Amino acid sequence: MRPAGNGIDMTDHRLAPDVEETAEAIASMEIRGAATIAAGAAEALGTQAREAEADSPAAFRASMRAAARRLRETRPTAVSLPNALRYVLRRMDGRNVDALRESVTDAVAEFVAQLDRAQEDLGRVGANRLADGDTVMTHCHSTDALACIEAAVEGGKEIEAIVKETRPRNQGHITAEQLRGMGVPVTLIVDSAARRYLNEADHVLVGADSIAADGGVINKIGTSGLAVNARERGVPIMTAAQTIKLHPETLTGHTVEIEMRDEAEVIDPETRAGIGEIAVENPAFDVTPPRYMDAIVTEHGQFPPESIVTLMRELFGEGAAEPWAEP
Ligand code: RI2
Repeated sequence: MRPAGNGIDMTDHRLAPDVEETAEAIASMEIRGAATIAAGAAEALGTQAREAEADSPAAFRASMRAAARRLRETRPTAVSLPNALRYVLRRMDGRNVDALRESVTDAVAEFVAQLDRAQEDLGRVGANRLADGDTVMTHCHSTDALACIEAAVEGGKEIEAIVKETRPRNQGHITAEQLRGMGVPVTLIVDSAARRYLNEADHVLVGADSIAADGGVINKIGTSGLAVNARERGVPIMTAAQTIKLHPETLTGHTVEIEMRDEAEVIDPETRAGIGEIAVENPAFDVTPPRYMDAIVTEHGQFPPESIVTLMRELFGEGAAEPWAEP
């Protein structure tokens, strides 16, 4: 099988246009945030199932695997993406194309509903850690983290927020806007002001793109430095992460690949040329060691990072298959 240069597999199965569009939107971060990426990828598999012109169950399965491979290659770090693809492909079952199609459609609907439920449930757990009158410092934009603040506010607690802008893509602006939508007073700060403003924070609250078996939290670049500063200042830090963020491959010793993004996100080419010959690096994520994280809040309750491996084993067994690979 020979994939075409544009990533579309032309030889044995055509990808639905929506799969290609979703893949491009994930890569360009038009669709971003680990949970949103997972939902987008699952829904694209649903479209592939509806639109696949397969004349046999084998051809249908092959076209679904091809779609999953295209989606998988978009961004490497958020494990919610392969976990979503796994969830759907493992439930693909049936003796004929119609039955297979239906099984995929059902699995996608179930997956998306489960994501929403998990976020609501973890929101309630995270809200229990917040007290009336608390100020929370945030980093990047995480729907799981915001669910905790939303649940606290809905429970009648007054919460204020210090929002880090989160260079280079400024996802903090999205966080600020959504918090304002909940009626939360927001102070926006540049990333380098975080340590100064930790004096005014009662909690640091972040999301996660992946959580490793040793309890390491892989999240937006800058999280680890924030966590070290928070520990030094005695401010508790929690990660809000539904279990779709648990990285099953780390159970068998794999490490999590950190995405390196385009240097132009850090500095525009013209300004860069004006400075002269410089190297620019743009890692999208970093790893916060478990000793700097107080709690991981999931839909199954809160866990000290070091014990997350128990939950991971329960949910994922000893490892992770790649159902999108060619048999
Ligand atoms: P939710 C984001 O990554 C941030 O790192 C955020 O903490 C994480 O995804 C989780 O987001 P990016 O896609 O799933 O902005 O909680 O690079 O929404």
